[in-house]
Amino acid sequence: MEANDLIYVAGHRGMVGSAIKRRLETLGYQRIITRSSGTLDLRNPAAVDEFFAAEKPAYVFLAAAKVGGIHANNTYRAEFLYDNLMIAANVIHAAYKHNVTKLQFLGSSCIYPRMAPQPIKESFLLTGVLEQTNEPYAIAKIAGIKLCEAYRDQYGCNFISVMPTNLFGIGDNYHPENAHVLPALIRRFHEAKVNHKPSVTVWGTGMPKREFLFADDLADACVYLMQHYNEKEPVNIGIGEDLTIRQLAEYIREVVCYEGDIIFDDSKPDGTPRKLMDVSKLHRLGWKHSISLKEGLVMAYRDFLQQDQFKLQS
Ligand code: GFB
Repeated sequence: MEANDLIYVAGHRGMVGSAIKRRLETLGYQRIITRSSGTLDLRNPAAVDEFFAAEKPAYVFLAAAKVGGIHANNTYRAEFLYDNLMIAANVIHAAYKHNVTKLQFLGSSCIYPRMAPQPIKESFLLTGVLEQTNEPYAIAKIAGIKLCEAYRDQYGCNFISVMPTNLFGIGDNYHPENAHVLPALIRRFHEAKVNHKPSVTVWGTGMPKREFLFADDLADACVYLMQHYNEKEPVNIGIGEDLTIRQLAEYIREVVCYEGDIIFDDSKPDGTPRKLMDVSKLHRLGWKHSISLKEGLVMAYRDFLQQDQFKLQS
């Protein structure tokens, strides 16, 4: 990928897409093309084909997706399957049809079997049943991986897939119901602090374990792999360590400087008990994360406080 190659970042307004665009700009890539979902609906095959025919990008980061936490995945099951399936199929097919040099498809750690041996290796894909709460999303992401593999097999396309772990960071979604756990808890602890609430309720038992990677670290890995990885098999991207939801809640309580209690609501789902990814392949390829969870939490909370909708509350 050269400095003046035309690079399309699909999903540039989201937390991951904006981080990838930021990283590319920092590294001096001059020609980055983007389209908001309002102007280009990636679920529309004709619109996607027309865009690729007109702009002819050489490199594509496919970071556009309908995403959310356990509640959103479990509530909007049809949308999570249909939207993500259409986005993957349309962009991957158009990339082939319009001779894109290289495409990188972003999946998720939820594609792996619910009870996969830990840490999870890339080869464990499709060896067991999926976690029910996010099966629609996982199926759509697995289809994206298989599309990249099939277009490589049949047409020789250099399409690679990367599997990020749970992410957080700048421009995250803080919706109280639909967000992922980390941003949801940042908001809940902050609001409890400013409203002098005696306790914060955390969903589930607090026992499940999750691995978290800061989105700007992920973006660096994505650019690195676009530059250095050209194989068929997906590559896990994570930090190689996890913690319980309880421990995470305690870290966030500390970062937010909240002094009340933490209560667990086990009427809410726990989801997958654990999904720590094996990142030995990523390390062998020469990349390792550089932002720790605690450093990331401080930056994420600072970003949260910058969000217009919350400024008045702090
Ligand atoms: O990030 P999250 O919603 O999704 O984390 P997953 C869910 C875990 O955090 C469950 C607990 O154990 C929840 O019980 N939790 C505690 C909370 N409090 C909260 C809260 O206020 N909000 C949320 N959301 N969870 C996602 C997939 O799974 O992983 C996505 O659904 C994606 O599709 C993502 O793959 C990487 O980590 O369980």
